[in-house]
Amino acid sequence: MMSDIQAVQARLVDDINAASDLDTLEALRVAALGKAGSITALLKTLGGMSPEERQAQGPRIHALRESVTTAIASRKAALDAAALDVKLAAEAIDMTLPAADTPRGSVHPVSQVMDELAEIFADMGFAVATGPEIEDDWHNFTALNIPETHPARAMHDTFYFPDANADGQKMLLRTHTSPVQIRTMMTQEPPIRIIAPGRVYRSDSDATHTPMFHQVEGLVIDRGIHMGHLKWTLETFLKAYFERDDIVLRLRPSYFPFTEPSAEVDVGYKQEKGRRIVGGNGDDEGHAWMELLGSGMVNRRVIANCGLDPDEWQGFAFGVGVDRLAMLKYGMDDLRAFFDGDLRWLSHYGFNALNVPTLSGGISA
Ligand code: 2NM
Repeated sequence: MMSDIQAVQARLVDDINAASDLDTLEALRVAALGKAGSITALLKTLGGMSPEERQAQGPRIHALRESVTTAIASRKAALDAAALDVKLAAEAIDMTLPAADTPRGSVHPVSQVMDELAEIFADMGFAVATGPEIEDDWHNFTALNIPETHPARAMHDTFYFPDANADGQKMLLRTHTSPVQIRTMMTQEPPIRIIAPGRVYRSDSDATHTPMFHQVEGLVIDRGIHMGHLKWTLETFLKAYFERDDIVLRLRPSYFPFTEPSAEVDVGYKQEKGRRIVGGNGDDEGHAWMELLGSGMVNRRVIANCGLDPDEWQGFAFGVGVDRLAMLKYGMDDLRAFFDGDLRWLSHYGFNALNVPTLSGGISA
């Protein structure tokens, strides 16, 4: 009996220490300690023994069970630790290495230009203002001195919603970002210096018009503002944006209901000898002119509509297409490609996300 127990113990402990995985170990545990296990069978023999024999064998069998139980627990701990080591080694990430794949995302030219504009105008003390793309008739048209019958409402070819809002207002997709200026004038005390960049919508679609496009409008409201401030601001902006000092401006009288007087702003550039630039028409000094912005002194009726006294507060405003600004600076020729999401176009014209435009570091470097 004594040698039986020693033999069972030696074999079991050897097998347990040799178990190479948790399944094998569990099978050994069941074979020794399970209902039909060998140690369980030995324990059962105690009942049929004489008291003397039981006193002799009992502690040995219990010690056997104890040592096998301990051997299984320590082997299980060793196998668990080894499995964890393998898992950790396989899942280890060296955070000091560069990304495994070449980054493929890029900043869309529209976003890049908007960032450039925000940077340039921030330097002149302008904040960026935003507002809803779904607007009501009053903020998009009426407040801007565009009456119900004015051709501008049809001219814009507006996307209207089928239902009016709770106040009976016609709802629409904003046709310009001017309603942001209206909302700003109604909620902020002058002086005001803001640009309002964002998406605008007009029912128009060809190579140079998309039903959604991007605009940036600017607004300054203060005492004693005149067209000199407007011209300086636009000249400073355009020189910074195109990153050249030989930009000249030409203000042509125009008409907008929301500004009086109004001016269309052309940008002049030297025409190269013998080369006709698209849309350019040379003047006596060899300049070609390109129409770029609309602008003017904010109509005193618009100022009054916003609850301000037009005898105290004056201002200028301007508007320009962001997509057009991007095309001119970065040389794209089809506006529709801006909104196709073609990865080849995006990787060609896109910008590095880590190259944030700054005046000191180069606006588009
Ligand atoms: C333009 C041209 C001229 C303009 C006017 C206003 C407001 F709200 F102050 F009256 N915002 N934007 C404006 C003026 C926009 O875009 C071609």
